[in-house]
Amino acid sequence: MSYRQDKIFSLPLLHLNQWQFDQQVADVFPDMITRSVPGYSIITSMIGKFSQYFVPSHTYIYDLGCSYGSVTSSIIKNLKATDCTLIAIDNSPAMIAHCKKNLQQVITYDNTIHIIEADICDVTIVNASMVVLNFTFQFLSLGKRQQILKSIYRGLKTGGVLILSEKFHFDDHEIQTLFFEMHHNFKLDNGYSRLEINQKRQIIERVLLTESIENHKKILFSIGFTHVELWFQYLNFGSLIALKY
Ligand code: GEK
Repeated sequence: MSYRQDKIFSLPLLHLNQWQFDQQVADVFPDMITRSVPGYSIITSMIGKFSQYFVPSHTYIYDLGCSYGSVTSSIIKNLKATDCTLIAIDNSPAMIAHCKKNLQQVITYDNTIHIIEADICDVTIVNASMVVLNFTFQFLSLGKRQQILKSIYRGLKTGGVLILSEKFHFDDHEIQTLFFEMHHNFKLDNGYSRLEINQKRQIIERVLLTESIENHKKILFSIGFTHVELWFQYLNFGSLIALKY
């Protein structure tokens, strides 16, 4: 399926408003994320593969900050278990509308899908074998991050998995500068102009707060996860796996 091209920042804007996942962003989201996030498609399709190792029948799978439901769709396509409940949650009404439409294409009778408009910080995780935060955690305020990881940990069954995909920063100045520049060029190569990149960066950096890989690992271990590792990295983007054994 082809989606509308992201041109939101293509003209000079007098006022850079606060970043929101509103209708305008939601309508171009698939184009925006694939042209902006290195490795997004690989990560999303691999998350489906992970489900084959961790999801037994009669358990719940959570896709937190689901946008169009690409993670849920990838899991549905790969899942071996039956009678599972997949719960896709986003607090943007426009994203939820797209998600409902998008997931109609992967309707399954072996498992149940619930698509819910809610703040992921208000949701109680239960009976979970798999929880996915695919580029969502980075938009939570720093004060709410530990709380949600603890709630995920409590809701995961023993043997369950959390997949946490994020944009990272690096304490090493040389590495940070190199990856920053290469990511900038990644977006230029994907057709964004310098104006688009700079305007978007100015507003998104107010709400997208990055942490280092080491810090993520430290926090996940401190919460109780027994095995934590980076399973994918492409420049300053990547994905961690955390197991509750
Ligand atoms: C994907 N996971 O395609 N509660 C619920 N949803 C939220 C919250 C919150 N507190 N904060 C942000 N969101 C998706 C991609 S996009 C990543 C995730 C990006 C939602 C927000 O509405 C948006 O849909 C999503 O998190 C972030 O695999 O835009 O870079």
